[in-house]
Amino acid sequence: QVTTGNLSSYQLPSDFVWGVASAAYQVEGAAMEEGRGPSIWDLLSHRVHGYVADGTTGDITDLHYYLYPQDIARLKAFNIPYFSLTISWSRVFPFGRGYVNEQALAHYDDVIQRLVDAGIKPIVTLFHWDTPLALMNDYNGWTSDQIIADFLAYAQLVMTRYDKYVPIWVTVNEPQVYCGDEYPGFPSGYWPQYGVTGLRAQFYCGHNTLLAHAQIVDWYRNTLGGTGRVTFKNSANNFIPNTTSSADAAAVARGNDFQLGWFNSPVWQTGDYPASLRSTLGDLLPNFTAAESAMVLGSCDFFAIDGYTTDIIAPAASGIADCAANSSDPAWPTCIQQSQVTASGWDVGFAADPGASWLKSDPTGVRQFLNYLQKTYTGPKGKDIVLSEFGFAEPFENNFTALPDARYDQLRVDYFTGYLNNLLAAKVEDGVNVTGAVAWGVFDNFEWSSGLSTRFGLQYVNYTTLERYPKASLFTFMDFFKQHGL
Ligand code: PNW
Repeated sequence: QVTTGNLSSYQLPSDFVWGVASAAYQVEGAAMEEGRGPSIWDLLSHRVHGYVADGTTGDITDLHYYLYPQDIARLKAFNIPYFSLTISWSRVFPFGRGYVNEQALAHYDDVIQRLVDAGIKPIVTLFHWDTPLALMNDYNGWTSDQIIADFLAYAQLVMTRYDKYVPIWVTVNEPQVYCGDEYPGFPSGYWPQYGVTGLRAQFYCGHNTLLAHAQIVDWYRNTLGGTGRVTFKNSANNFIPNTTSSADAAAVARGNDFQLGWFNSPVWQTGDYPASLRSTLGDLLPNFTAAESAMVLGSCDFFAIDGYTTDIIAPAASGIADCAANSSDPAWPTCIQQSQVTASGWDVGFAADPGASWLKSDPTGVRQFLNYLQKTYTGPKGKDIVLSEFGFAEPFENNFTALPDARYDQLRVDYFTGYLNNLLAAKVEDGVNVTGAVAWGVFDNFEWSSGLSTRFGLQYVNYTTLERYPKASLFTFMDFFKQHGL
């Protein structure tokens, strides 16, 4: 079913983007070193009891902030051509704005220089969920439009400094996740002291993110004259209906409006939010001026999708009306959908709370999903898609304290084999213009509210010694590209 031709013979173009990913707070550690200011994640991990399931923090994690020379040397030895990393806003601006920490810039100068010297192209994300804590105190973070100017100033500093080395820029990582309540990137329920609760906060957060992204891209293209490509990274799942009923089809359509249309209808289609969001949310959803619409529309050079999994969708039990009626409900799942794991034989990720139980390994789903995204967003614009994150957290892997067990990560091997083959089939057999695949993650790291015990790495990390060990899946991943001409 996967392929109609001889999959193993298909060649990828030499400019295909492939590599591994990281994010600042998840891998850097050194949280109180060299002038870094606190972000919301220092507060969540240290001060909100029970917030991180296993009680760990990002204080040390992989200590990549100090071990990056050897981490980069290892990527070079593996011949991995792209490394996706985040610059930490609260390192560069410890208070979110104003005072600039030169030590942080000197650090990232060296990171970028070493990558370039190693022949590795950096994909640089400006914001991966670690909002400077001061900006929460100053004006409630992303819920205030004051953040737009501050994020723009930070972006301008970093992009001006590094543009000649960076072919791909990502303004923000997965705004659907950190603004939505689906996953605790920006958990509204934890900020009552700031008055940041409910749907209004989520959709203002999203709105300010879109406006900030669009202003950065406008400045990058027209003032800086940047030569790289810029986008933001989407997070969305392949939604398939539970049954053939029209109610299930409607729930899939509504779910896609919320998870994808929220940010992509403004950017790729109309310059405004989907009609279903407008009718469901009423005045909880902000408006664009005509000038803002024009700036947001077309503000991505390509479509970046963090696509890990498939959800089987049926209508929410309580009904869509409950969402509009109760504006303090989080958008997920009340407003949108119920998703269910059925007895379909999918491998499911590490099931600690919350772990990665949301993650089902559905290889053919990624092919369906790429086709859907091209048809809906990029196809009419003639643009391309990059699978900017995908990966798997093995159940039980954290119990394998003794090497080499943890290095034989068979389910992750199966995941990458299946997903990459289906991506190739989508590209070659279906004609989907997919131009890249970046695996999450470079090594095990701090998995947000799941902490260090949910492991997503292609390299195993011993958190006592901080040594890294390649897992079998790393070789699966690298060998795939070699086999297909890279
Ligand atoms: C991504 N979902 O988040 C993030 O960009 C990474 O920081 C994170 O470590 C990685 O995936 C693994 O979780 C996602 O519920 C969070 O479908 C949730 C979902 C998808 C991606």
